[in-house]
Amino acid sequence: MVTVYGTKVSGNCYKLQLLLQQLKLSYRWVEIDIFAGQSRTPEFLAKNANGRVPLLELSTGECLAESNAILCYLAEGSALLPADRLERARALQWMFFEQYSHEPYIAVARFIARFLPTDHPRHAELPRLRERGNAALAVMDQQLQGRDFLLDSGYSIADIALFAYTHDAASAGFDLSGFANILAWLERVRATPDFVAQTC
Ligand SMILES: N[C@@H](CCC(=O)N[C@@H](CS)C(=O)NCC(=O)O)C(=O)O
Repeated sequence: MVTVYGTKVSGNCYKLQLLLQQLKLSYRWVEIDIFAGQSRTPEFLAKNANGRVPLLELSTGECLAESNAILCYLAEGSALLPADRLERARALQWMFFEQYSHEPYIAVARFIARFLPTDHPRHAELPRLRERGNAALAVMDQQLQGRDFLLDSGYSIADIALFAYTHDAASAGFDLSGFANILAWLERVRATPDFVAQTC
């Protein structure tokens, strides 16, 4: 059985919860309190030198970091990672987009808005983060025009990667009401078999 080191408050960790549930794979969850520095202990750094969760540990003791790499590993051979070469690369395209153009703005804005005190100086970053995050949401909304999911071939790990922080964007101060295609897509993802909602 695999072990996931993660925290329930993280969208990057929630990606794994959702995929593991939908693949009906059993796993052990080890909650890591990142606010208490538990991802920076010598023991944890020995498993992931980058000091971040999520982290997947296989029964062999081998470890894999980076949420979207873990999604690819776990989804291998399933319908959620397309076998077709181009469609598979398109799944990666949207997952790289998530990590470069979406998560750094929406997840960071969520972290500041939800977890830092209102008088924290990092609140000054929010206007720029929201501007860049809105640009990413506009790209997603355009892709979802006339499509049920991000890929023409259907629901995939690309949707899981982008759902993780988009579904909670309102808590980061984003107004999704102008993104009708995203709102409809969020409902379609929630309606997929064995969907599990993020609890925090
Ligand atoms: N690109 C990484 C980002 C991982 C990441 O930033 N994890 C955060 C939680 S969402 C973390 O572990 N923060 C604790 C720390 O930096 O000490 C991924 O997708 O897995």
